[in-house]
Amino acid sequence: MSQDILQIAKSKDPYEREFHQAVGEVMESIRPVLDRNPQYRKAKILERLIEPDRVIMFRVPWMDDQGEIHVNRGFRIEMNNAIGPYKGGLRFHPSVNLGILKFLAFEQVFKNALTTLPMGGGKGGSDFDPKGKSDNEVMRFCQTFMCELFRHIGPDTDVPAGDIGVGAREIGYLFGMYKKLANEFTGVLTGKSLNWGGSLIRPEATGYGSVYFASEMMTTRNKSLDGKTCLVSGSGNVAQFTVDKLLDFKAKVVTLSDSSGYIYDEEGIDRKKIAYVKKLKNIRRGRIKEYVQEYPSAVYTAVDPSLSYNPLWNHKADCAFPSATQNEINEEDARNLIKNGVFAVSEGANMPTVPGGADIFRESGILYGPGKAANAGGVSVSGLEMTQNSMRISWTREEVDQRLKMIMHSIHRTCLEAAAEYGTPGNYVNGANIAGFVKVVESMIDQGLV
Ligand code: NDP
Ligand code: 2IT
Repeated sequence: MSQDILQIAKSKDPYEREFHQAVGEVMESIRPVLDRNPQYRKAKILERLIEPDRVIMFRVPWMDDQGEIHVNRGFRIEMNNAIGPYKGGLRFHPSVNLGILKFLAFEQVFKNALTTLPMGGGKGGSDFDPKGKSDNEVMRFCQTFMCELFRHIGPDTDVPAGDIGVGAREIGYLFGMYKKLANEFTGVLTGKSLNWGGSLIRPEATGYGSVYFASEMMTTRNKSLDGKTCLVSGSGNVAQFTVDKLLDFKAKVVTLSDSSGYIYDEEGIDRKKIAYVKKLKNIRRGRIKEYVQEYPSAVYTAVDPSLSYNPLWNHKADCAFPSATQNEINEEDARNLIKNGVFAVSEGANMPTVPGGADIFRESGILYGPGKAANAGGVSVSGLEMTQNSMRISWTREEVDQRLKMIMHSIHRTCLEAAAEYGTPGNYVNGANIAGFVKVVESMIDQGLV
């Protein structure tokens, strides 16, 4: 039955490969839940879950600094609002299409349900590439993007945030245009800067949360991150703060990457080096290969498309924190990680592991925290930003961090409880999917056929 749903998704939208992948994984996990709860089938809950509440797709024309006109495509997928307003990031990347955003929106529904906060799921973005664009070009793009998006969002309707290619700069330009068009100052976006309604710890939250989740997983085996060697991919928001928190836990980080290649620093990326990476990536908007000019003891390896594996995942290590993008760990990478001694994987990125890779992790018995649990810290602090905005107060750094820790602890416990209840103890993938699913579908059923 749950596999039939995947067939429906495939036949309706045959080209949405990533969406099928995300649906397939959830359907696999929830099979025993459906067997125990025939009312879900009767309510056609799966058919309803895979169909977004609404898909908004629009033209975004903008002018570059030379006066040339470009036309990009904008999207917002309002997937499910059974437990709260639609909530989820915006991604600006040339690879963005409907299938990728539907996968992200689908994942977000279950992730947000795990956070303990009242948030539905959505995702949006554009195939616009911010790389190499001037601040003015990015501003003009964001303004035109918001000219259409603003009529679909609102603090109690749909609250976007950042994702790949959308950080504090973009959120600022988007917010400025929203405020002008709607003539109101509300918490319609999260990830705002501190001076105008942002929350402390929001920039750090996804990376910090992913490390808190890894630490929780390790505690179940009486282990800690202290002294462990860690592989981190990406060098953007999630990767940077993953490194910061790993340093707090006295772990050693030896890799970072971007879409052109990766660096391996055998001596470890310390506070000074990660501060350099933040300047390089967030201010100069440079490439990670420049790291080796500053720190010649590190080695840079460019992406080699002829390789069947990613060499970043082929170093001796204890833990891995994939924090770049989807499907960055294939089956061979998963085998390499295990061969090299990795016993804990915490997914900062969304769906970074292909299904066969995830199977390899589970069969090997390592600690494997899937994205929708491990990276939920980001959207959780977005939820806390919404709370602070509606109360018109701001919490201290310590207060937000404490709440983030509590939320990650609760997500970890919820995953383990749901996994055990359905006969797969220690399987965080099943636990996350089942717990998120049950909360959302029970809410949908309570609210009738809408
Ligand atoms: P950023 O844009 O800040 O950084 C993305 C990083 O990943 C960059 O180093 C980028 O390299 C690299 N990357 C992007 N696309 C690819 C690709 N196709 N191949 C190889 N490398 C790539 O984004 P975030 O750090 O915010 O997001 C990283 C991941 O974390 C994404 O999967 C996102 O969905 C997920 N996530 C983010 C949250 C957040 O709060 N920001 C919350 C939860 C999950 P380059 O500079 O070359 O593009
Ligand atoms: O994938 C994600 O959870 C995010 N990009 C963050 C979403 C949010 O609304 O903070």
